[in-house]
Amino acid sequence: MDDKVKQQLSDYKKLIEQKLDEFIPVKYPEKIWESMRYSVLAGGKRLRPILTLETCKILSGSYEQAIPTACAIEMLHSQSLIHDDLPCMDNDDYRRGKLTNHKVYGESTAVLAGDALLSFAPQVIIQNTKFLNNDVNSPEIILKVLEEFLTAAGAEKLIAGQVVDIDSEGKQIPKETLNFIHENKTGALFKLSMRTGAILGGADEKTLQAVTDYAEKIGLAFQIMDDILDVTSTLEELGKTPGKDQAEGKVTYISFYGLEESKKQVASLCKQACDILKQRDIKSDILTAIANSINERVN
Ligand code: GRG
Repeated sequence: MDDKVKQQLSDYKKLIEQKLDEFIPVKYPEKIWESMRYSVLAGGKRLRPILTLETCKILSGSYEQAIPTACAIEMLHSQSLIHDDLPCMDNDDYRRGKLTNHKVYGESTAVLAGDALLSFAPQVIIQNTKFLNNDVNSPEIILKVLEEFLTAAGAEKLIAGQVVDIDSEGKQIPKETLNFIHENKTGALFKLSMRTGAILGGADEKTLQAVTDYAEKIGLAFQIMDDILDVTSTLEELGKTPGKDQAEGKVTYISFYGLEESKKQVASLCKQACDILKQRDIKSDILTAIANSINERVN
């Protein structure tokens, strides 16, 4: 990755962290807001909101109008991690290199912090989105963004993926079921990130489809790499407990295809994502670098 792209990614990350800090206040009762802030501000790669900002920028020349949505998606992502880590789900002690939310605040507050983030996120979109280029269409665009957001967060996508994942533990499932889990647990948020960035940037249907196709490829590549890292990395590298998939009897790409073939599939999906950008004339060094970086991910 060249230095200019590295700098741009680091600038995006800094901006997202500053805005997340601004958007989530501490007010009465402090415990719930602090617990929400604990998980959202705990670090992380901020990949999803970066995708939102960059997609909006390449289409409209500006990412300003996408900042609240980008932050809302990071809140939704953090919410899904808080709930995923609960004892009734994956039962994890560490996330993003820190103790999980329920380990610090207790289970009931962790459940409520996730719930609170889920309803606060669309509030952030509605209250903070400022339109620079297309004031006339803004109510309609906000509605489209909210529809995308609520669909991704609900029983058709994220929750569907999680339910099938939990139900599949310890069972031999077909590849179609594994793909369903990946598409909905992980792919849905990558698509949401790029589709909302595109909608806010004024994309036409053709461009919306192009970014959706790119997001699908990198979403799957990202999840397969996540499965690979679960086998090959340490707690320090990952910031969460490794080896959980096998311990919980989860079927993964590794158990279907083996480590080497899974790595090849990641490389192929990342290349397909870059090809989509070229074929559909989407010029973004950042999106190209993100696709390539998934193949080289270490955490
Ligand atoms: C939306 C109401 C509602 C519930 C959510 C718990 C749940 C239902 C879904 C679980 C989704 C989940 C945990 C998917 C895993 C996706 C994944 C690969 C997470 C790790 O993402 P990274 O590596 O994390 O980008 P960082 O910490 O860098 O942000």
